Amino acid sequence: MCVDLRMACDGREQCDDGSDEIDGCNIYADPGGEGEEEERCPSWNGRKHVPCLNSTVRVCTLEELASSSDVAVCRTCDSPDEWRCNDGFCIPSRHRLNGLRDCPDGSDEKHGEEGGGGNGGGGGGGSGLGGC
Ligand SMILES: [Ca+2]
Repeated sequence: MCVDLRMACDGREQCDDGSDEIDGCNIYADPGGEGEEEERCPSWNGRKHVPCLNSTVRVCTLEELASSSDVAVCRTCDSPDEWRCNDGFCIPSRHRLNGLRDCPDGSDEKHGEEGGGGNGGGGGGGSGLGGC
């Protein structure tokens, strides 16, 4: 069966077999080609997501936002009332730190990763952040 591309990787299964929400959901080739699996970003809503550049925290975001030097920009979603999870998924901002995991990766309930900014720069590395 066919589903709308925007429904691919939107967190809900439309396909009978759930194949629109396959694990990882990375339906685009990585720019680098041979990135580790954990460095890939899910293609939420069928849109290509890449890791936010210049961010000490690994945040997947849309390509046009990724080159920002401000991780807050990478957190931007289509709706101003939404917040982008580390894996690129957008949730209502009010769901952040509400005690419930709304991000597929649970990153909305992680404290102190972002702080009030200040420790920008650096970047690089970033691998080994896996786990929960
Ligand atoms: Ca939450």
